Amino acid sequence: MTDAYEPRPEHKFTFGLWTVGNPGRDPFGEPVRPALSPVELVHLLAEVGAYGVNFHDDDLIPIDASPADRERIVRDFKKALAETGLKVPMATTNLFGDPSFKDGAFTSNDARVRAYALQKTMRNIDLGVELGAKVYVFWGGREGVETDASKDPLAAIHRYRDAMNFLTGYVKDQKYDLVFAMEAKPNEPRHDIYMPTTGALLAFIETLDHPEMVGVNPEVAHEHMSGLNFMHAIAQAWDAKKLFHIDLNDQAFGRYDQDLRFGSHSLKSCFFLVKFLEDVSYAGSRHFDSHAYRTEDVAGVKDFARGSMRSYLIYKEKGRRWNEDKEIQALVKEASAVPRDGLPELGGYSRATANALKGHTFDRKALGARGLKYERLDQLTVEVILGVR
Ligand code: GCO
Ligand code: MN
Ligand code: MN
Repeated sequence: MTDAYEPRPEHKFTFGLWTVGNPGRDPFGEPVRPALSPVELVHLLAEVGAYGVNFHDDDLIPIDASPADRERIVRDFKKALAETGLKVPMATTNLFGDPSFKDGAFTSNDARVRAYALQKTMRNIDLGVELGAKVYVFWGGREGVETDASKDPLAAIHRYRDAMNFLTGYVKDQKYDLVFAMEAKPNEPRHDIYMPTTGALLAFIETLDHPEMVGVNPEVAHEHMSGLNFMHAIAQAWDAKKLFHIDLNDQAFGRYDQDLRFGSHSLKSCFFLVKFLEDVSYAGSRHFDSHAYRTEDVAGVKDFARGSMRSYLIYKEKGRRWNEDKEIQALVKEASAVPRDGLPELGGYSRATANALKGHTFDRKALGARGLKYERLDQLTVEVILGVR
């Protein structure tokens, strides 16, 4: 490995306990790897060069732990963090694993389940803040339906809103320095999950009591599952100043939820994604929400984690090359550097500009006949990605 692709703290590479801790269970087969403890996982992440570790409440503290167990687990975890220097930038709630959440958490038809979900979330917000988290993620994996006969979608949206309003109220009341990041997914584990895309969440957030406290946590795989362009979702979130966190992984379109190693499948999309994040100087965590192939042992998990960070840095370097490539930049410039042909300056609306524009004669045929050289531009891009340029 060359030094240029070595992870460093300033890269803000983070993993969840559940990612490197994934033992390889799937709907068809049993675990293939030993279950490592949170302390072992912190040491593994430090060994591979990660900056931070994120957690669901239940990853760290078993849901039925006694208060004494909880105290011991948190003490040991803090000790491992102090020994390794790993940070905890983000925490989240498991509102999907326990059978009580089988019909949703915040959107469940059962008011007791909704209240339990709030309680569970507040308790882990307290712990996350204690461990230093500044971002709290909400992934509503069970907030959905198998059949629309079961739940009124408007009621579900209202309940979701009530829950988010309650919890922003809690954070304000506690004076925590914490923001929320909501994560969309179209399906899996539910047949249909509410708020299926990042765009849907961006609209929903504006209807909350404290929209300034709530952003998004888009995930590559989730937008790909919907057949969408992930980088476009990221651009919209960035434009809205709502990109509070990001889940990096990879995913083939049209497949089950694969959680592949970042950058391993959709090379071109990952290239443009990293280039975007770096070009706009995104300063948040680069969180990898993915896991090693089920064929791997613990050594393979380290390969997976190292590969995720290394690929990110390689894409970053390729983005720099693309930005500095004279031929590429000339083509990019040429696409918009066109003669004005007496076109009035547009700017903001004024009646005079509107009248001038209405009176202007366009050479429509010439506009349509101009070749844009995007074939050449794309070929050069591919050559950058493939490493021959
Ligand atoms: C998934 C999701 C989760 C969430 C996690 C954090 O598809 O299972 O991506 O991994 O990101 O629960 O909230
Ligand atoms: Mn996911
Ligand atoms: Mn995720």
